[in-house]
Amino acid sequence: MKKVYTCFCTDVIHEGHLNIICEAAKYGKVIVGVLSDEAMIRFNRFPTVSFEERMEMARGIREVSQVVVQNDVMYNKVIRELRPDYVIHGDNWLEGPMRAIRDNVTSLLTTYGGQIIDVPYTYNERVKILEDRIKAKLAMPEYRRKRLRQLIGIRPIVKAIEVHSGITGLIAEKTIVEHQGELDQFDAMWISSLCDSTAKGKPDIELVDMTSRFRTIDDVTEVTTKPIIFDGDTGGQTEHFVYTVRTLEKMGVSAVIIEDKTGLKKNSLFGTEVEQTQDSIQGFSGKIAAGKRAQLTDDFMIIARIESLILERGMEDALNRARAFVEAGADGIMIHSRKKSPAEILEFCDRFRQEDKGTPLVVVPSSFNSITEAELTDHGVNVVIYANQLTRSAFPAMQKTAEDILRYHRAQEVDSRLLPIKDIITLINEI
Ligand code: SPV
Ligand code: MG
Repeated sequence: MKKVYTCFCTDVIHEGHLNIICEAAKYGKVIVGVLSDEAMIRFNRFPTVSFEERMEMARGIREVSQVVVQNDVMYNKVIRELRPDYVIHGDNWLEGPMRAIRDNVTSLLTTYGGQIIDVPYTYNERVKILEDRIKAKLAMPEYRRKRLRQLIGIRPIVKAIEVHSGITGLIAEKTIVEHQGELDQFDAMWISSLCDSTAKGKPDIELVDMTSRFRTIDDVTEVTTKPIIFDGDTGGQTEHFVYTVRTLEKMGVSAVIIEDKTGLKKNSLFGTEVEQTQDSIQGFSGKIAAGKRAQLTDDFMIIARIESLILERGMEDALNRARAFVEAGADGIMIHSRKKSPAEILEFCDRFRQEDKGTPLVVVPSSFNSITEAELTDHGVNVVIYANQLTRSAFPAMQKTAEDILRYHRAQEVDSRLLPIKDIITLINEI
C-alpha cells in the first residue's frame, strides 16, 4: 500500500483538516506528522494545547494509520525516514513564506519519484471562527503572561522586538521570513521607554507617566498575541513599583525590566556623558523584593537590569550586583553596555554563567550590534531584545517623505516608496 504523509500544525482538527485526511486516504495509508512545540512556534504560533494532546487528536482520526513527530518545519528528516509516495497539503502553501516549505518537500520527493498533492484549502466562516478563537485565547492575559517563561524553556534564544503602538505590534506579530530554507519570526515584544517616549515626542526621562505607558500596552495587546516585556525604567518609588507590578500582571504582561538607577533617569546610551546615579545594591534589592512580594501570579517575571558597565563601574561591580539581585528574588538579569564591541557583555555572561546556570540572562545589542543570536546563545544568553530598530527605521523614512513632498510640491515622487493603498487598507484584519 502507498504511503501518504501530511503534517499537522494545529490545535484543533476542523473540517479543512478532515478534508485533507479523506483525500489522503484515497491514495493509500495515511501517516500524520505532528509538529513539535519548538517547530510550531517558529513557523506559526504558540500552541494552546500540549504536544501530547495534539498527538492524541491525530491518533483519534479513523483514517489515520500512524502518527509521528515532526521536529522541524522543513521535511528533510521525516521524508528521509518515511519515504512517503505522496505528501498532501492545503494549497495555501503555494504562496507566501510557506512556499519555502513546499519547495523543500518538492526537492526531497523528486530524489525518489514521490509526489505532492495540493488540496484546495478550506476557507469558510466556521474555520475562520475556530482560527480566530485560538488567536483570541492566546491574547488573553492568563495565557499571554506565562508565555515568556515557557518560551525561555523551549527556544534556544527568545527574540524580542521593540513595539510602541498597535501598528508596530502588528509588525512584531505578523512578520515571518524565509531565509536559507528556514522560517523565522519574533517570539516577544519589548515596550521600550525610549521608543514609547519618542513616539510621543518626549525625552526618555520617565516623563511619560505609567498611566500613559499602560495605554500603549493596551494598544498593543488589543491587536497581538505575543508575550510582552515591559521597560519599567527605574521602577520609580518602591511604593509605586508594587502597584505597577500588579497592573502589569493584570494586563497580561510577562515581565518588567527595571534598572538600578535612581533620581532623574536618562537613557543608558548616553553613558557617562550625562549625570546618572546608580542605586545602591541594598536599595535596589529592596525594590525587587517588594515587587516579588506584591506579585500575584507565578508567571510574572521581574528582571533586574544592571547599569555598572554603562556607568563604567567595572565588571566586579556588575557581577556583585547580579548575585545580590538574584538573591533578592530577581527572575532574570539584564546586562547592558554601550560599547561597540560585545567583549564586556560576553565576559559578564561567561562569568555569570560559571556560578549561575539557571537565571535567565537578557541583553540589548543596540551598540554591540555585530553579535549574532547564535553567539549570544553560546554565551548563555536567553533573551535578546532589539530595542529601538523599528522606530529608528521609520523616522528617517517619514522624514524623507516629508522633505520630498515639500521639495516637489506634490506626492508623486514619493509614491514608489510607499505601502500601496490596497495593502494599507487590508493590513488590519477585521474580526
Ligand atoms: C529602551 O529601549 O528604552 C531601553 C534600552 O531602555 S536602551 O535604550 O538601550 O537603554
Ligand atoms: Mg528604556
